[in-house]
Amino acid sequence: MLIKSPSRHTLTEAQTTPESAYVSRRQVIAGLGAGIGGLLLARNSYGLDLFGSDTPKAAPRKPLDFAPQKPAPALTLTPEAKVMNHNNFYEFGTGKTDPAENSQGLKTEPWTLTVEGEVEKPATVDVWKLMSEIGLEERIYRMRCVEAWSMVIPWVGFELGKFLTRFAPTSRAKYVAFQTLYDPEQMPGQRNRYVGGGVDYPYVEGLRMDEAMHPLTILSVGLYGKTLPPQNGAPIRLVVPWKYGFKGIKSIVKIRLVEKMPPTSWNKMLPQEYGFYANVNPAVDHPRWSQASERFIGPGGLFAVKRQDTLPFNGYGEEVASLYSGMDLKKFY
Ligand SMILES: Nc1nc2c(c(=O)[nH]1)N[C@H]1C(S)=C(S)[C@@H](COP(=O)(O)O)O[C@H]1N2
Ligand SMILES: [Mo]
Repeated sequence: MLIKSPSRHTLTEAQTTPESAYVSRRQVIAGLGAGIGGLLLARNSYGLDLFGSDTPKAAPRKPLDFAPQKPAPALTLTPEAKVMNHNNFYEFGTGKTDPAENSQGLKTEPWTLTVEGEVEKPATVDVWKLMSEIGLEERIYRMRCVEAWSMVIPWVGFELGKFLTRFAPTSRAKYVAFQTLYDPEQMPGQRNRYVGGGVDYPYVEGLRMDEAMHPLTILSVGLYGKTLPPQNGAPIRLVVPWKYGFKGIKSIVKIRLVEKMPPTSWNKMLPQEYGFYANVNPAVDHPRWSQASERFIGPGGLFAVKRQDTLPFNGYGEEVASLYSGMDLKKFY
């Protein structure tokens, strides 16, 4: 008889011990001598159902070699299937399940990322080569969408700051501008403004240099131990856990270091609703709804969705509040 554990999709706080739960693929392979056994065990270390079929559409994903987060934070993870089936990626439609439905054909290999602008050593890098040489880490982050839902996601990636240092930023570099792939043939939302929600493509985002260099800011290439599904921004996307989700630009092809604050997609479209900073702030409501609380998308069915208080800087205030000392965050929202 096949016995399914009740919490088969998630890691409860009790399970979040470094010994039992965060067996990295690297450790597993070292211990077992490699092979498929290692992969299965690595999957199982997240409490996934190895035999289940309730996973949304996703092009084949490759297992990643990464250093586990130690100690793992005591957070309940959003099940992998929900991380992959409740997305915003307007290039593939504005419905939450549109990206999973429409992005599977995205050609992510080969993929290059160009770093240019105020750097001494501009270059174009092969993202898949980068993934295999840079030294990946796991980062379990709380994520908060401006639409007042939240998730906890085990990302795999590397610090943006360490990466940018390779290109030798000049003293004139004050901001970092990011750009998503522009390819209307592959992205239906770029062909049709109704499908694409009226965004002026390509999607662009930006960070101040100190935000970009902060160790919490990562470029992610994977989640749940495997490469990113297209709907989550394959093959490489930004993750800034103290800011609203729209800062986390997906499927990045270009990073440009600049002197002046760069334009950002949501700010261009609705400047009175979306600022450049977009720090999670329960005290600053969106003009059309409150940001004081959020619905946490966790394990369980629709009715198990939990409403919880939103934390300033999404709970990362201790680490990042000092970046904004002296700034009026009601004005710089
Ligand atoms: N290129 C691009 N990046 C994007 C978006 C988008 O529409 N296009 N949506 C943003 C928004 S609003 C959110 S909440 C996050 C969602 O990331 P996730 O689907 O991986 O959870 O992606 C962000 N990055
Ligand atoms: Mo969002």
